[in-house]
Amino acid sequence: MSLKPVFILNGPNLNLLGTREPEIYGRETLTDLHVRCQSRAAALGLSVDFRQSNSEGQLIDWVHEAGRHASAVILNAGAYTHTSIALLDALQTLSVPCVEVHLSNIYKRENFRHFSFVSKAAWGVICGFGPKGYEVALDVLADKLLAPASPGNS
Ligand code: CA2
Repeated sequence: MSLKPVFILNGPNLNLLGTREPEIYGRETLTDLHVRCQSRAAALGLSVDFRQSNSEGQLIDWVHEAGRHASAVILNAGAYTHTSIALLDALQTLSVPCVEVHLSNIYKRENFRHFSFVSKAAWGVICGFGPKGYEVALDVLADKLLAPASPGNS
């Protein structure tokens, strides 16, 4: 039986990737990031369902949907990372793993970005490596989902 897709959920303003603030977020667009994730997932034997929304409620609905229809979640919640208890509540209902990803190193930036509500519900956190971080998230999820019994994978 084939594995359910990995939901890759992107939060507010990430639709602007590649158009502004390249010194922080790089020059890759959201479409480029989608293609990058699809090809990495295919190489790993995974599939992805890649989405972006500027709405907190939409992201929460997608987390609920992931609980039924995804094998894992990769989440860049954008600024909701630092503000949303509602998103944390949704993530805490998940029984599939969630990897939190940020393009930028949030710990090198303003103090208000140093705290993440998402992290409490995440299996792990990757930040500061730009789009490559999404591929690393897929790599660790492939290890977990495709070889669940291997050591250090729980
Ligand atoms: O580093 C990340 O991936 C962030 O999640 C990005 C969020 C920010 O609020 C988090 O603290 C860290 C912001 C996404 C905004 O994306 C833009 C992309 C291009 C131009 C303007 C905004």
